[in-house]
Amino acid sequence: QHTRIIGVPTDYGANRRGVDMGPSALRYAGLVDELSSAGVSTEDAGDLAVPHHAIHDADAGGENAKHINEVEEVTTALADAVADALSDEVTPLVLGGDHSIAIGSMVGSARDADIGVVWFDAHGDFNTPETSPSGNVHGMPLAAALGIGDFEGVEWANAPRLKEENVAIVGLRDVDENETTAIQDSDVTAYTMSDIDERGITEVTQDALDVATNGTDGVHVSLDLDWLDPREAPGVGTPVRGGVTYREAHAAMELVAESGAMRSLELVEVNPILDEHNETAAVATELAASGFGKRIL
Ligand code: DIR
Ligand code: MN
Ligand code: MN
Ligand code: MN
Repeated sequence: QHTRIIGVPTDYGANRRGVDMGPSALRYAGLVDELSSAGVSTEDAGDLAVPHHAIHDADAGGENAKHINEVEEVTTALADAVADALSDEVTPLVLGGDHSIAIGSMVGSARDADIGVVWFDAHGDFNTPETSPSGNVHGMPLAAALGIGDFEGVEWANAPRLKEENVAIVGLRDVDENETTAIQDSDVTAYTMSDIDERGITEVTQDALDVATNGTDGVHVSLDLDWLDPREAPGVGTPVRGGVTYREAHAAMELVAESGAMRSLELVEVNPILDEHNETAAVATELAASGFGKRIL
């Protein structure tokens, strides 16, 4: 197996400074060594250029989708990078950055294929500029990539779409009011933490993979580190308690590997400024290795 690391040091989709340091934190945590222990060879394409801002107006109010122009610029560049990797027959491993980058990953991955998506997250990321209480695009990427909501004029609006029926969200425990309705009205499949409590992580993840592989050419796996419990992954901007454990997360990623269907992976929302000794980045690298097939024996 061969993977190409694509760093996307952006925080334009989130309100927390520091998540733009995610790619560095993940590399520093030993991502390349961890992957090689999984038998995966890596090439590091470095970081995409992200528009510079001298003074971070994190609280820029008034807009329904903050920094949408910068998000669009990053999305376009990342979509190209992901599509290039896939046409070179290497698996893109995208390092965020906040979760708004997923728009670019999905648009790029869907360019020449029918893809499914498995979305590991505490949040639905199904807001639109109209419903978002925060205006942060990292709460909107699934809606954006599915063509839901008023993202008028953005370049990705005309890109080939993935199908709602092939999208599965796993681990929900913090969903905004209007977002709940939007998820329920859509054809995406959503599993909450209660589903995991009742049925166990392996059964739920297997179902999610079935949804994402049904009639598709492969699956984009999007791993928001706030999917895990904050005790195990504290370095994230929007922690929500009651998340999956380290063991459950590994079990899920091992099933991803076993499916043989993962065509692209992204690790997002790692924020070393909010972390404890880069623990969250370390956990993320280990989970990536499991997703690429690392086994103990
Ligand atoms: C919240 C937070 N639902 C929002 N979303 C996050 O701003 O739309 N997604 N953190 O991962
Ligand atoms: Mn800014
Ligand atoms: Mn997210
Ligand atoms: Mn989240």
